[in-house]
Amino acid sequence: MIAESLIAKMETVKALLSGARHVAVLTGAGVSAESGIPTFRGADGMWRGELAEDLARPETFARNPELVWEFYNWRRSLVAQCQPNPAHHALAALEQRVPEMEIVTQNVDGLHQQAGSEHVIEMHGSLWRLQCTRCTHFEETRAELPPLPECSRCGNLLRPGVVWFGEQLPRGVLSVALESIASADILLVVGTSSLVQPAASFVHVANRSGAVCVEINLEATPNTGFMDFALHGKAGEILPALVD
Ligand code: BJW
Ligand code: ZN
Repeated sequence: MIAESLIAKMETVKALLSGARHVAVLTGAGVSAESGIPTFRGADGMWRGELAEDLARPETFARNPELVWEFYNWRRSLVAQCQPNPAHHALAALEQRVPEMEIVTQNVDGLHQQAGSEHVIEMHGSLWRLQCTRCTHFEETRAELPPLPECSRCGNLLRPGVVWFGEQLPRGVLSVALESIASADILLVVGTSSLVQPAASFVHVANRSGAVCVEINLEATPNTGFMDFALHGKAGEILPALVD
């Protein structure tokens, strides 16, 4: 159920979207929550008593690769059974209607692409990518993995092809993301706590270039004050209504 005060704001955003030339969308874990994938910092962001964000660290992998691989293998099998939800589908439909649109996602689940979105920039890598800890080998696979998968080229340990805290984003990804945000006339920020850099700063880039900024989230975030519109509710309800 969408509250009436929200409906008026949504009508304005809907009108803005229908006249937009270039839409940029920044998404976070909240966009996939309604697909059954736990967020990082929500009540379900724990795995076997460990915080998900503590497992997503190079130090944890160096200390205990078995534990980190177990966490990622669990997530790979969970996500493999999940489907895109109405929020992913609404964004894929929006892409067909506006002249230019990119989704810059912090998610590693691939659900935007699965919903049919074509211009997706994966800031934090992918659950389906593996990379060697020693050589330059990397591969994409959705197959079930052994507890400690090995590189087919050099035999050393593989790691998940994702970006952990303190690590650089994949080459070229930040510049492509910034180009999208800086040239958009509307920025939608969906389902992210806006706590993790560099994504948390993208709203400032959009503010500087004069884009209309819209937050879609269950609750306020540290970036809510930088938004032109804050639409608080479920992404899976708000986005389909905006794109309807
Ligand atoms: C709903 C909903 C529904 C729920 N509908 N909404 C400057 C200052 C200080 C520190 C730094 C800085 N620059 C860089 C750093 C260090 C660090 C950082 O940001 N630290 C902060 C914690 C302070 N950043 C980095 O290290 C980044 N690298 C980098 O910047 O390199 C250069 C550099 C390095 C070192 C120093 C300086 C420069 C890399 C960040 C990598 C983040 N990696 C992870 C793991 C990815 C792999 C994996 O998935 O396993 O990325 S951590 C985790 O957080 C994951 C997420 O993508 C990311 C963001 O989380 P997200 O998506 O926002 O999820 P949640 O759970 O936090 O929020 C969910 C939201 O959804 C909530 O708001 C809910 O309300 C909402 N929601 N259901 C709508 N149905
Ligand atoms: Zn190797």
